[in-house]
Amino acid sequence: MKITALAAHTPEAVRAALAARGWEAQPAWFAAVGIQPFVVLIEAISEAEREALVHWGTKSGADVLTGDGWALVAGTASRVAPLARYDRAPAELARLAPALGRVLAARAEPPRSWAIRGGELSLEKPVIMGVVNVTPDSFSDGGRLPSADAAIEHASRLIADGCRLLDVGGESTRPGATPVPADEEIARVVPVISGLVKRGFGAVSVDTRKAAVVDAGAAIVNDVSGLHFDPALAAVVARAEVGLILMHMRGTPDTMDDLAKYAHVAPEVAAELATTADKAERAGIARERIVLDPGFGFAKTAAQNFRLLDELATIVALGYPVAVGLSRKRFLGAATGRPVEERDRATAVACALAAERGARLFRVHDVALTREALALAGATTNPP
Ligand code: PMM
Repeated sequence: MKITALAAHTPEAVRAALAARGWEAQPAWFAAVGIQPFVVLIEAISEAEREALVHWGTKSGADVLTGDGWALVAGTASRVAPLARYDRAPAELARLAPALGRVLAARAEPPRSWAIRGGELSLEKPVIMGVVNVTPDSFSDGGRLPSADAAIEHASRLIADGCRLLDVGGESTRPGATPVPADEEIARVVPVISGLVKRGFGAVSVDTRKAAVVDAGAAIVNDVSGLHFDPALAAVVARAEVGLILMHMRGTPDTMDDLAKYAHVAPEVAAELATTADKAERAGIARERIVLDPGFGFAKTAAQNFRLLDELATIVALGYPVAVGLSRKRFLGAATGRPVEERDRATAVACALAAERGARLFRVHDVALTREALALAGATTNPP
């Protein structure tokens, strides 16, 4: 007899073991996905639902840990899946089916493209967003691009390095940064965006919280306030049919550090992002246009940022494409001891970790290094 423990963090090891024993590709893949570990935290349930879950767990072989009003259900995906079906789940647990069904569907069929103004961006391969900050006081590279021409020149290097999206920002979100009036922000970003669009430099997003800046010509709006800053933004984005990145933060850059209080950061950020996405959809923004971003460094301590990075799959499980902005952030310095200008290697590694956990878009300053890290991370499951 011989026993080998197989890797279970992806379906690959099981798929390969079955393929090596003569299984055809498709059934091997479905079987491998079906026995992936799956854990869901269910909150706000009644005492009757809790009892029914414990009973169902004993019968079906899933693990159920519970407390007052909550349950943690763990098993393989195929063992838990019947709970998402009205015809298979016990009647007392019917209330779970829709939400659980959504989680399972997002896992089985993650979004493959993102609808932006004038087209679609494929997410089959990771998308690198190159940062083009035209702010005099940005957190990591402020003041380096004093003119539109310098910004366009910088963007052309980022494109040559392999980014597919350029994120143009005219307002710093650093704590203590001076607020920029909309007309000043527009004056900063419009010449850069129109220059990039004219040169056909791939898709362009505008990093703004303000409705007045939406018409600056970008195909995507990157709103770090997650629709909390400008009440007019959602309607304008809906009408313009641009793509929208909704980032998580609490408060404003000036108040956010005091709001970094979480009992368990990933599920709380996920719940707040889900509420924001709902608000966007109710305002008429199509689901296919929305990307979520957990907002690394915004209303989070270093320890919370690392936890969130480790548990990024919780955000991915919401079913929207996930973007991450890890570039040069302070928490990377906490782990490496490196100052901001020496954090590009740490950024590239952090992006690879995020990619492994399901992130699809990566907002970075150093495109070349991140591209290499992502190529390597992807090669473990998709060899070149
Ligand atoms: N971080 C910054 C600015 N914009 N946008 C998104 N979507 N996600 C981020 O994490 C993010 C962002 C701050 O970084 P910078 O000052 O270096 O640009």
